[in-house]
Amino acid sequence: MADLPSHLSPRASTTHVVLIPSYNPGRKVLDTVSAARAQWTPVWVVVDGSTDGSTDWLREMAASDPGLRVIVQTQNQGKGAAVLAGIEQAAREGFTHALTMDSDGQHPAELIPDFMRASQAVPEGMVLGVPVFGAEAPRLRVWGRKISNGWANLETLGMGVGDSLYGFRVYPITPLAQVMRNQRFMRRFDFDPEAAVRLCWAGVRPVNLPAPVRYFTPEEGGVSHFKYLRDNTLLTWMHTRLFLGFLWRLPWLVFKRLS
Ligand SMILES: Nc1nc2c(ncn2[C@@H]2O[C@H](COP(=O)(O)OP(=O)(O)O)[C@@H](O)[C@H]2O)c(=O)[nH]1
Ligand SMILES: [Mg+2]
Repeated sequence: MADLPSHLSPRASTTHVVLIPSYNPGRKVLDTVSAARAQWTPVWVVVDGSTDGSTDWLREMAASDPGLRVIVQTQNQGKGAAVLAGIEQAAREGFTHALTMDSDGQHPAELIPDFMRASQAVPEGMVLGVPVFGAEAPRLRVWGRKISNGWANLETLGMGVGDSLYGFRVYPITPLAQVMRNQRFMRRFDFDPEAAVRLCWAGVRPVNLPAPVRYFTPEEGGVSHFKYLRDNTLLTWMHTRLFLGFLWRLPWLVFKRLS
């Protein structure tokens, strides 16, 4: 850590790791990772078959920063699959919690310490970011989110998922890995909502914290891999299977809510 200015060398956590799944994020990933490193040690980036040169930039960054690790998967497998690879490695090394954030600069790195503190206060819970949108946020995305949130709240019988889609979260690793290993879904953009719902079903309590989200124009380096038709179809299928899961859990969920 001697190479880093003191503000970049916070004490390394042995329980909480920042995990950044990354797929072709462009240069924004460098700002994202620097901002995360300024707030937390350790930070791991899972490069998921990127072809935009970011693997080399990140490896170069990690070469002079022991608090940064770059895990490279050669084939693109999706956001959820990248998070799973990261948490399985983290579990092997004794970490208990992972803060996930996007690699494209949309999430507020300056809130990492607050989110980690909230997780340390309620280690059995999951800390969910609730997006605070700027005026630049695309209306279609904001409305799409309301629909997904409505479904998630129904599927959990109002257990308190403040936002189903926002990826700025702290997860307890053991229940998340368990939920993911039990089925083959949740590997792509269906990861965030399905994780929130299934963890509620597994008894993991949501703790909601507001967190601003930024949308960058392409000129500002903004990149999105969300494809409206492909990913809304994926999300519709996801809510269909979650709704079916909800139906057969309904008696148990009602019992839980009443008690
Ligand atoms: N590992 C991995 N991460 C991805 C993939 N697609 C998206 N991501 C991550 O998920 C985040 C959100 O995706 P993004 O394309 O920005 O979607 P949007 O923010 O909803 O428009 C990105 O910043 C990446 O960190 C993928 O195929 N693999
Ligand atoms: Mg994004």
